[in-house]
Amino acid sequence: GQVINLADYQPTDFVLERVDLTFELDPTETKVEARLIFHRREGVDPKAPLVLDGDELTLSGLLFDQMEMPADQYTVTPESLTVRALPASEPFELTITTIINPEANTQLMGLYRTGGIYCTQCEAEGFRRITYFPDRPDVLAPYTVNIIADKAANPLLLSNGNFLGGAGYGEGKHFAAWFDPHPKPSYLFALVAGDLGVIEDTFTTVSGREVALKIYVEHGKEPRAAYAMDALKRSMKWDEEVFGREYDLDIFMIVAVSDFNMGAMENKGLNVFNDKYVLADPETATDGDYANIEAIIAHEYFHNWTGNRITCRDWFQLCLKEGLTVYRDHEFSADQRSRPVKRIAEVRHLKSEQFPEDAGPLAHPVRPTKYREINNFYTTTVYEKGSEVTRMIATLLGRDTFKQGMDLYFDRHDGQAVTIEDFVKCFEDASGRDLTQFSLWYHQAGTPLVTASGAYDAVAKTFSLSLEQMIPATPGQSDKKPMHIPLSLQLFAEDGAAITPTSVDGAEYTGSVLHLTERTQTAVFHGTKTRPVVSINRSFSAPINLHFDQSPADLALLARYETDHFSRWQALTGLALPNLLNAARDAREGKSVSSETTFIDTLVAAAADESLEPAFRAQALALPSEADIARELGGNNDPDAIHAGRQAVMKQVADAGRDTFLALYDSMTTPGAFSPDATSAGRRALRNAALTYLSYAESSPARAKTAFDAANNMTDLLHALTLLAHRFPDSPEAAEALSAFKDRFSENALVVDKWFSVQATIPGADTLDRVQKLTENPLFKRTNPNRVRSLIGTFAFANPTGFGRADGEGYAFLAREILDIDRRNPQLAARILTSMRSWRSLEPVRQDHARAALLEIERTAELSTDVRDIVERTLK
Ligand code: DPP
Ligand code: ZN
Repeated sequence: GQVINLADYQPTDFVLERVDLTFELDPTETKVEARLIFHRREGVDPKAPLVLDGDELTLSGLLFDQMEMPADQYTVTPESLTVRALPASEPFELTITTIINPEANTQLMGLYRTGGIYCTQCEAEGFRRITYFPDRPDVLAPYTVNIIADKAANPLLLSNGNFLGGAGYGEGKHFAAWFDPHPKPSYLFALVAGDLGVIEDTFTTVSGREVALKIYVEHGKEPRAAYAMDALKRSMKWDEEVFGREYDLDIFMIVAVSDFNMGAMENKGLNVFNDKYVLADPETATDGDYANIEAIIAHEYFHNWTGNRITCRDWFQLCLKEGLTVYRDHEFSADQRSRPVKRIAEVRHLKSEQFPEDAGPLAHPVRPTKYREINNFYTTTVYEKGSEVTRMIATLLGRDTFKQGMDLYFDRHDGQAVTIEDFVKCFEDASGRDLTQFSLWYHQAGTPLVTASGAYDAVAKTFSLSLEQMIPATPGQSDKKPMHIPLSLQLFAEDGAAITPTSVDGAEYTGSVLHLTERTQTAVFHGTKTRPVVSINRSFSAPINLHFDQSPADLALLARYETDHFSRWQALTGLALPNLLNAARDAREGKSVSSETTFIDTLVAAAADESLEPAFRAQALALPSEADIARELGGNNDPDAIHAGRQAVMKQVADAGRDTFLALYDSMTTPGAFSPDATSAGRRALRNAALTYLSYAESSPARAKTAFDAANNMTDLLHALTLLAHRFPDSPEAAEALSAFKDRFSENALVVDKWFSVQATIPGADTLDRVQKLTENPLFKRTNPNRVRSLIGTFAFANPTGFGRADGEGYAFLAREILDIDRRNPQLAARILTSMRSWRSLEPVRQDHARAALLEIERTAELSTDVRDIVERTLK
């Protein structure tokens, strides 16, 4: 794995005109014949050879225009095929035959087997594990695919595009042919074959074309795909209405598989999904699962335009499709559900996953300039921060101009492989605005820190807001330029009424957005008759850290009167955080913890406020996590103290709000048949939040046990189980519930994953022993990525006191597991290893243990490029 640099980008020497693939499927010896028509690009040296990519391939035949290629005209290794003496300008055909072993493919990249079916994953560089090919996203061609397979075992033969036909083929075999007319890069190729059940529906597009919709799942699981189908139809409609995008083939298929490295994959016309993001029913899926299914079905469908019709020139441009498509799926979910509640969830996720990445050794720009292993750049920075950057463009330009920019992008670049610069240019052209400084968001890593302070002049009736921005140093980037930070901002009077200033100096302020563009800037708001309370970064208009010393009284006012409910939540978080930070410090020094009353009173009042939607109140009650507190503390962290401090604050809120929580627990029921809609989910979330606080107020597992026994859906059942296991791990109630849960669901892999995760996140040092024992449980399947993530990944990512126990044994355990996983599935190993990204913010003893575990991995000779890249960057 050598370093690839953006600056070295060159177009290919040869243009690929078309691709014809024939697969003769066999579990261990699949024959792949690739007929590729190329011509030399104009102006290219007529002697330049054609170099194709491979990965662990064996060549078994090579024809040039149907004639055997002389051996002295090509060189082949498992990683490349170089062909010389090719025509100067006229097109020619290469026929490449390879034999591959799907059964032995444990990396789950290329063609592999899962649950008895054949399936592919080609993004980013999996196609080169199928045949020698110019395996890069700027090589686009139409594909014909012929699949030949044993008919009994593989009644279903699927690939991209439209179905051409099929027939019997010799003894016991059959074949099917597919043609995808839309030129596509190889990473969007897919093939699925096997025996699966299906649910079918249709969608009529805005121009009246009928599209066949099919979702394939294991036999017997068909009813559990109904929600995914509903989400798909809503996504198709929404993309027509909001982005003017219509579907472009006769058929759209989704296949759910149980062994999958990612969440899902947007292959043209044939999405392949981790079954976790397709299958749901009330008995086995939580409200969170339903929301994820809706979001990911939408995300992959939306890729059809943002990713497939317009794709990336090279992998440095990954955010071109991912950031934009995440933005689109966020907007979709916001329209389908509650916009402020969705925004709160997004920001929680951004802060807990992307901010630590951006603050640690793995920080990289949204549009990186170099990589060793592209698989390691499917990060929250590319996805989530990439989405935030798109959102800021929409904020800067306003809704209508943003739409014009998007329309221009679709018109101008349909069928092309383009760059971030091409994307941004569309918005510059649509708006007439210069986005040069704004584009630094793509190029400078690190979360900007904005420090604000306000001063009111009662005589002049002006309010001055001084702002300063600082972009922290990140690997390879020590000096940063000031960025263009759009801050949505509103002033409020003491009675909660909005104040509209007569004029603003010192900074552009349009459409209630203040543009911070200098390192320091003071905005002066004129005509403010009383001292205003200012709400900054409303709706989280910019992905920044904000330091703004607002009094508890001002925050309480915003928590009560802000018209933007996201900002109410932000104010409540602003009230909670100092208490949680103090609690962690006090707990560390063995002092007793006490929270201030404005915080507790405001929080309990919000919980009881019937004018607020239940889902919002549930979000308000979910205090910042231990990881959030660690991040705010910044360094020298002791996870045990953070945990103890937060527990003490929870107890104080619970005691103060006990009556409110009792009333909510009794009233927030959802009578009637289960419905996964957002309103019902919000009621369940609020009732369960109340149950959590009651478990602190009552210090007894009794109520949670009753809830566990009474639950008639997975949301309530899993919440009760989690409370029992986490709050009362040694109680007989917890043991009984865990065992009953396992017995009831041991046949359902997705629920078994939850059973592992609940236990992996039990706080405290003893959990390591439990996790180690669970790795020996017959239900623990090391070949299944979901299962590995559910136990080992969850333990490392989401159990600061268990994984981060003081003797370092958690880190040592992870090192052993990573080395083991890496031998089968490097991508999975590398992903789980990123759980070490914040090791330098630990206190010195834990830091030493963490470093030792990382060094243990680093000095292992036979590491994958994936893990080597992560471990070396993490240690740097
Ligand atoms: N399948 C992954 C996603 O949709 C990578 N493209 O984000
Ligand atoms: Zn995506």
